[in-house]
Amino acid sequence: MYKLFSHPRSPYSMRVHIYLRYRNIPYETVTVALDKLENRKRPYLQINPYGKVPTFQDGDFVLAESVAIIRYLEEKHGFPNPFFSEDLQSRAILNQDINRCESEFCFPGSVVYFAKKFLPEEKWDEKRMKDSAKRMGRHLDILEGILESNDYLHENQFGFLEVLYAPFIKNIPMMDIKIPLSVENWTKRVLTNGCVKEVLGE
Ligand SMILES: N[C@@H](CCC(=O)N[C@@H](CS)C(=O)NCC(=O)O)C(=O)O
Repeated sequence: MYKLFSHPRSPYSMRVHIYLRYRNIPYETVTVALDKLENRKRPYLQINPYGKVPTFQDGDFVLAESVAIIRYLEEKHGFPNPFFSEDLQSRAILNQDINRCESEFCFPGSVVYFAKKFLPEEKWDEKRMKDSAKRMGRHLDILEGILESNDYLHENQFGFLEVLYAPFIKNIPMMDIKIPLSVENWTKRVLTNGCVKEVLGE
């Protein structure tokens, strides 16, 4: 049985939970108590020296990084409706968009989220937060260009990108950015997907 080391409030872990449910893959969840710094101690550091969740275990094979885990399972299982198509350029575009999701949305989002959630206002780095919000706003404007004529981001089907964005888009309202209309409608579609709702609990 696969094992997923995760934490219930970790958005990167949620991605893998959503994916495993979406693909109906049975697995066992091992909760890593981040609040007790279990992730920073042995034995967890032996399976993930970076002390992060999620980490995935398939027998003796151990893999971290949410995107790598999902990609591994897609390749291993060879589903009839794979996230990565046979077409080289379509796969390349999906890889490009995965990288942009991480660098242009999730990373700047974490700057704002972390400050607002865990730091007193006097400790906020306002300029960094503003720059991060601006970067996310520009990213959403670019997504708007796709979503004006598509329901989903890649090949117009719920897929890898929706799984990656899902746990993060619910935080958009706290980012102080304007959400373009088609992006807003897309977030509603993603957040009402059955597997997403099961994991995010809304
Ligand atoms: N790039 C990693 C990010 C993983 C990550 O940052 N996990 C956070 C929880 S959401 C974590 O483990 N933080 C604990 C720590 O850094 O001490 C992925 O996609 O899996």
